[in-house]
Amino acid sequence: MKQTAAAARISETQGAPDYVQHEKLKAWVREIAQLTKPDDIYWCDGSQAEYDRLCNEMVRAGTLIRLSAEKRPNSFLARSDPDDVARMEDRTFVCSKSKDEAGPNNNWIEPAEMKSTLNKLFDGCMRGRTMYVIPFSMGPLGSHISHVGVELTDSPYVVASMRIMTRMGRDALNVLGTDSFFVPCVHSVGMPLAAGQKDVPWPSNKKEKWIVHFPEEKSIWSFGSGYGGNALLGKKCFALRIASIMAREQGWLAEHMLILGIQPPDGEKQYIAAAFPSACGKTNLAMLIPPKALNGWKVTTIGEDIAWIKPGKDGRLYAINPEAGAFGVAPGTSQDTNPNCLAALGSNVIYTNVALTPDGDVWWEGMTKTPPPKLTDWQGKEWTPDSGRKAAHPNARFTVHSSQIPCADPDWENPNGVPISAFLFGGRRSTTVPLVTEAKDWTSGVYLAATMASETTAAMTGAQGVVRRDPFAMLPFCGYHFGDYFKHWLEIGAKVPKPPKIFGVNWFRLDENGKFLWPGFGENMRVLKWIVERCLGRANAVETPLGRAPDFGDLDLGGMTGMTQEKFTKLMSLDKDLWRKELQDHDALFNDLKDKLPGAFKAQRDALANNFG
Ligand code: SAT
Ligand code: MN
Repeated sequence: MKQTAAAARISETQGAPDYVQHEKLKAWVREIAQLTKPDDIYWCDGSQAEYDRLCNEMVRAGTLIRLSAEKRPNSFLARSDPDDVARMEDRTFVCSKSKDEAGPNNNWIEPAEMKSTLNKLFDGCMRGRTMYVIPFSMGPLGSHISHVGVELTDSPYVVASMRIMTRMGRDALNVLGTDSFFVPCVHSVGMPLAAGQKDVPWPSNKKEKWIVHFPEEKSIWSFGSGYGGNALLGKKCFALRIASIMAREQGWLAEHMLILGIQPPDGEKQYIAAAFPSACGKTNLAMLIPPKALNGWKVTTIGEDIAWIKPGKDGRLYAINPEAGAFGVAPGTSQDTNPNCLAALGSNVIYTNVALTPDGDVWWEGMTKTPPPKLTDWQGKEWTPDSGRKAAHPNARFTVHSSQIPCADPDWENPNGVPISAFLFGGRRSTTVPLVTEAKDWTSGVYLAATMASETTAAMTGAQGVVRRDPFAMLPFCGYHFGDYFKHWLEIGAKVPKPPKIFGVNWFRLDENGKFLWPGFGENMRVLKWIVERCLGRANAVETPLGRAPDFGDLDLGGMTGMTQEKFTKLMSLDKDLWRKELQDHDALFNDLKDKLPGAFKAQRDALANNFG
C-alpha cells in the first residue's frame, strides 16, 4: 500500500512522551489516530507556556483576536461560524444497547448502526490537522469525588478552553497512573484539510453534527461542531450525561446544579445546591451579593453549573464542582445584575461571539444601558445602535477560570467537597408556583423536582410563555431513562442518613398587569436566608397544600420597599384551578415514562389532588 506523507508522519510522531505510562491510553490514542489520520499528535502538558503558544497560533490563524492589553489583558475574542453557536439537542444521542435504557428523554440509535456512521465520519476527518491529547480531571486532582477523562480533539480552541474549564495536562495524567479508568472522548470539527487547502478561522462541518454517548463503554464521540458543550466534552457530555450513568451505578449524584456557601452572621456556614433550567439567572444566583439590610450574611461560590455529590462517612451528602471554570452567557451580565461576574472577566478570558469595541474591548447587550456608538458585531460586521440587530450573539459566552471569581468559596477546590444542607429547584413560572416551598420530606421533594417546569422566553424560542417540564433541570442532560433517574433519587434519600432538605423556588411570578411580584437578583437572599434558617432549625413555617412555606412575618423583608402583605399573599398564593391543571400536566409527563414511573409518585400526586380538592 502506498504510504502518504501524512501517514508516514503519524508513525513517526505517534509514540507518546516517555512520561505516559498508561498502556491502554496509549493504545487508544494510536487507534483513534489511525482512524482520524491527523498530520501530527500532540500530548498537552497543561502549562501556561503551552496555552500562550496555542493562543498565539490561533491569533495568527485568525481564530482568535487578541483584545486590548490595557482593557482586557491576556484575553481573546473568538467568532464562531454563524451555524455553530449553541449546543444542539436534536443532534445529541445516547446509544445504550436498548432504547428503553436511554428512555423517552433521549435520542437513541442502535449502537452498532451509530458506530458504523461514526466510523465513516471520523475516517480521515483530522487530515491536515494536529490531534491534541487532553488528559483532564473533572474535580480537584485526586479527590475521591473526581473522575478523569481524556479528550482527543483537532481544535486548539478546545484545548485552550479545556485548560480554563478543567484541571488539564500532566497532573491529570499522573492521577491516571498506569491503569486507572478514564472516560474516552473523541472530538473533531469535521473539516479535514486537503494538501495546500487554506483553513478557515472557525472550522466546523456544515452538513453533519453528532454528539454521541455510549453508556456501556462510557465513551463520547462528537463530530462537526467546535462550540461549547458540543466540543468541550468534559462539561455536559461527561460531567452530566455519562456521569449521571456512573452515579446511578455507583450510588452518587451528578447534577445540573450550582453550589453556594451561605455564612450567617451568627451560625454555621451552610451549603446549598440549586437546579434551574436555562434563562433563570443561575450564574447570578451563584454569585449573589446580599442586599445592604442583610449585610451580615455572606454568599460564596463553589460552582455555577454542575455538582457531583457523594455520600460522606458522617451520613451527609458532599458536593464538588467538577469544573474549574465558567462557560457563561455574556449578554445580560452587568454591574447591576452580577458585579462579581463582571469583576471576574477583567483578564485571562476567552470570549466567544461578543461584540468588539474600536479600542479592543468587548461589549454585549445589557452590559451598559447605552450601547457604544460603534462596534464590530459578533460576525465581524460594522455595527451601530440603529443597525437593527444584536451586536453580540444572544448565546455569546465568556470562558473564565473559577479562581478569578471574587466571591469564590475558600473551599471551592476542597477534595472532600462541602456538605449540602439543602437542594433548591426552580423554574420560570409567571403563575401557579409560589416564591418558595419546603417539601415535607425527601419523597415529596423528589416529586417536586421531577415535576418542575419553566416557561420559555421569547429570546429562547420566539414563543413566550410555553410551559415546559424540565425534571431536575436535567432534560437535555440525564444520560438514561428519567423513570430510573427518579428511582435513583428516591433510593439515595433512603440510603443517606442525613439527606438535605428540599425546596422549590420561583422568582418569576407576575401580577395581573404582567409585572414581576418579586424583584429577584440580590433580593433572593431573603429567600435563601429563610431556607438556611430552616436548615438551622430556627425559622417558622406554615403548612400549605404544597408543603411548608413562610408566612408574611417569617421572611426577612427589612429595608425592602413595596413588599406589602397583599403583594406577598399574591406571591405565595395557590390557585386551586391552576393546580388542577398543573396536576394534569404532571400526568402527561408521567404517561411518557410508563412502567418506569416510581410507585411513590402516584401517592404523591393523589395527595396533592386531595390537598387541592
Ligand atoms: O454549551 S454548553 O453546553 O456548555 C452551555 C449550555 O448550553 O448549557
Ligand atoms: Mn448549564
